[in-house]
Amino acid sequence: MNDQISQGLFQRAQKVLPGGVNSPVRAFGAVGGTPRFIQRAEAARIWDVDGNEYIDCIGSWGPMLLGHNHPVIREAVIQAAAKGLSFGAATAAEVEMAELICSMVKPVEMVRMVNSGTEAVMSALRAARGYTGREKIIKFNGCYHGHSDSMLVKAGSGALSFGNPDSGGVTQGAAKDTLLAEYNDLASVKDLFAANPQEIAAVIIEPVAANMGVVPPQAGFLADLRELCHREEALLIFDEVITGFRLAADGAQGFFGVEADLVTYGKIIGAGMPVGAYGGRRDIMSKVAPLGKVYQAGTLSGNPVAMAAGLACLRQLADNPSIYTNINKMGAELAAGLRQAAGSKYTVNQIGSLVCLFFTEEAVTGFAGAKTSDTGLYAKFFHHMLDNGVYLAPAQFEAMFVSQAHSPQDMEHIINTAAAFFNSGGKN
Ligand code: HOZ
Repeated sequence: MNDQISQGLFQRAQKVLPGGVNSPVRAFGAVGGTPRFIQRAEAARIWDVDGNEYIDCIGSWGPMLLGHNHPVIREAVIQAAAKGLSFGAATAAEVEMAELICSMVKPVEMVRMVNSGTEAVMSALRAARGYTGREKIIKFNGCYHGHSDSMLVKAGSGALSFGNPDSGGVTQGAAKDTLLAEYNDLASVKDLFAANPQEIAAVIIEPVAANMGVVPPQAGFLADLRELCHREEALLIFDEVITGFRLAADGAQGFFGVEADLVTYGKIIGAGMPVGAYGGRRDIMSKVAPLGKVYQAGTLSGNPVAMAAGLACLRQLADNPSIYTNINKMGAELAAGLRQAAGSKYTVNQIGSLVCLFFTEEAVTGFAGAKTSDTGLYAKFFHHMLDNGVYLAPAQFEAMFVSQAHSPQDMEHIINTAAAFFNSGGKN
């Protein structure tokens, strides 16, 4: 496969961007080789600067739920941009956006728009601390909540792939109030509450862990966590940067029937524009400035172009429940096909339109299981798929995202291409 132009760009990039990229996983460090520089995307396909075409299984890490360059979203962006790019002032679009989110997700009574999932999490934690008057936060080993200081403790995603789940540059002070529990292990959370009575402000969790690969919650785990937080008078925060509006129109809260006190959203509500949001119970969100004393602000928050993109996308999701039936069905078919092709050699996790292949025989129900995956073999698999026109995450500890623009034929191509790799014993 010709990647000469990508190679040239990568050489130039490495001189002026750390690692040649603006986000670590993109550098292909976990799989080797030259990152593909992407030129354009349409529906379920992306093309790199050398003209290679791929079925895209990343979808900008989630937000391309309706496929790339969707005409309705594109038109909404063009129309909004024609009226001005940013005002740093209130707009009608942000009111509509907040109303729409609150109508789609019942437990969300108020919402504050920000610019990324990282910012949403950072702000939600501050709101939780301001509301409870407590300082400590429980997070789960291998869950990823963006790159704010206190969340870069045993973090997943790129932090895990590159072997620095505890980032450099994070002070002991910033990390000391972050306590670590094990995903799908309620006893580990109970122990932390017992050891820190009346000190835990919130438990934050990816309701489906999707940054250590994909690890769904076991039956009852989220409901039990909900109950425990109630008992301990701590807030439960769902980080729905990946699951929000993807698992269902009302996200993981609706999908699992468990209500969080606060929820964070990211890229998906901007349909590809840089957006995030946090929201939840009115009494908690009323602590946020200017209503309350928890300060948080941003010139670009509620940006009119981003709001236009997000509104166009969320309206389609609200109006077309069949989108979820379709993407969840394709997700299940993809997983079933991969499982059949892999036999008992490897493990495939799937929930809704999120799929992950782990190169391990072990069932992956938590961080320890995810870590048993042979990441060297994943790297070979990644390149085999790339060479055959399938663009996967360039790291094991991420998800495959199915979109409405994918077709059953795309799923078949992915399965057959993977099967060829498995049948060759991973030597392809
Ligand atoms: N760590 C991000 C996915 N979980 C990657 C984001 C990106 O490189 O765009």
